[in-house]
Amino acid sequence: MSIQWFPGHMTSARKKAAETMERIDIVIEVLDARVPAAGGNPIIRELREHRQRPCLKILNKTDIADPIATKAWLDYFNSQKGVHAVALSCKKPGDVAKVPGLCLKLAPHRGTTLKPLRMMIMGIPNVGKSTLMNALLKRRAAKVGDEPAVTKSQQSFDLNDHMTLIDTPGLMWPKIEHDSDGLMLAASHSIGRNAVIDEEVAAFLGDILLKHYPALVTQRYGCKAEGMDGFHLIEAVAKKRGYRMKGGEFDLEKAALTLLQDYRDGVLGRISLETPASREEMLKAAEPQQEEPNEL
Ligand SMILES: Nc1nc2c(ncn2[C@@H]2O[C@H](COP(=O)(O)OP(=O)(O)OP(=O)(O)O)[C@@H](O)[C@H]2O)c(=O)[nH]1
Ligand SMILES: [Mg+2]
Repeated sequence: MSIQWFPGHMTSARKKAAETMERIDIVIEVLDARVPAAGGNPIIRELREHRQRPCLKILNKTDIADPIATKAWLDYFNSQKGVHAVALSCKKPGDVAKVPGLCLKLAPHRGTTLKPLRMMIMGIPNVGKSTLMNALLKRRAAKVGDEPAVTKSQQSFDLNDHMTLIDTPGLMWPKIEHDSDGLMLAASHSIGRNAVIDEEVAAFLGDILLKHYPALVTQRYGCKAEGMDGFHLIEAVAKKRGYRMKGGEFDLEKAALTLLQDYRDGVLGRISLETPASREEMLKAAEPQQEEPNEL
């Protein structure tokens, strides 16, 4: 299933981001640590590389991501030029307190009253950009919520007399190349429900959970992971919770939503949907197959 989601307000958000990029010093790119490559927006990379802005990549939501995967992603991103990556949770004030210092290190010529450090927070929807901004400002300046596209326009604030901050709307890109990326982003609620079928997304998520986190599945839903696929898992959730429709059949749609919500809330345990190794494998499999030369 190919998922595409580029709602109208994002065309103007992209234009506005390009304009703002001219007059900021550093980009803080917030990523969901559970899907940091699938959620790496090529538009954001192009915009910042065009203006040669350094980037602090924040792998956010590490409180609910798999720590081993997060460590591997940190090494992966920190090997990129002009990028510094850090793993944290924007819900933890102690973690967020490190951010201004890290930004200053990336633009040491700024950060005075005359030349304030100007930071723009960017990322795809629902990764925690506004949560980060509120935590930095230590007040509820922007609305946050567990759904994509909560922020619809840029908002700028003074953090102190030598630093300014801009929160931006979550930005997608017009064509998601790999179906699995679209599904991971839908599972993580970075893509609106109007663009997806919840059962398909939940079945995809279920396959990953069964393959990589079978013990967590058993612990939460009391079913064995062996021999199951994502659709079986949705059925097992419906059975366990007693979700039935009027005619008595299992309510698979409701069970799919439960599975998705459990992953989104982190109640299944600390889970990541991709690692640098799984990504490489996926990209390799997606390459066009080279024809074997004919034997003479
Ligand atoms: N578990 C966990 N949840 C987080 C963290 N940071 C943010 N969230 C949650 O993620 C959801 C989205 O947060 P927002 O700050 O609204 O995300 P955003 O990137 O501004 O989203 P848009 O404005 O829609 O683009 C909210 O439910 C937050 O509570 C974190 O570090 N850990
Ligand atoms: Mg927001």
